[in-house]
Amino acid sequence: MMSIIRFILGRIILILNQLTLPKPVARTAEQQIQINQLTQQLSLYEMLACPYCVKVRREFFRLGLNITTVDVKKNPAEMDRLVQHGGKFQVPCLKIVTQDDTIWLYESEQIIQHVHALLET
Ligand SMILES: N[C@@H](CCC(=O)N[C@@H](CS)C(=O)NCC(=O)O)C(=O)O
Repeated sequence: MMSIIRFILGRIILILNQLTLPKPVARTAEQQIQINQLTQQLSLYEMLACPYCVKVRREFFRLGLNITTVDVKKNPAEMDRLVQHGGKFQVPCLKIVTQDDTIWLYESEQIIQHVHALLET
């Protein structure tokens, strides 16, 4: 019963999200290429109808960020990777690959703050 309610709520969230998508920021093609380079080491581990993931995806959309998403529900191997390397099963989680390290950043607000900080560099 709970899973049915969760499924219906998830669909409602997805529909509302589609109906109220924010307007993406305008950029030149050159600016977008630069932004894509800044974000190419990022991937968002998520689930389609998770409200916190929707919140993060909306902000990425508004900021015009082309960040790879990994739906852990559809991809059990990636779910295992998230738990093993990130430390727990929780989405959204931003995987940040740096030259020396890979960081697994949990919490929707922190993920949003991270990409804002990245855009200011
Ligand atoms: N405070 C977290 C909450 C994230 C959260 O609760 N995500 C749920 C999915 S919507 C989750 O991963 N729960 C872990 C589980 O189901 O075991 C955030 O803002 O990102």
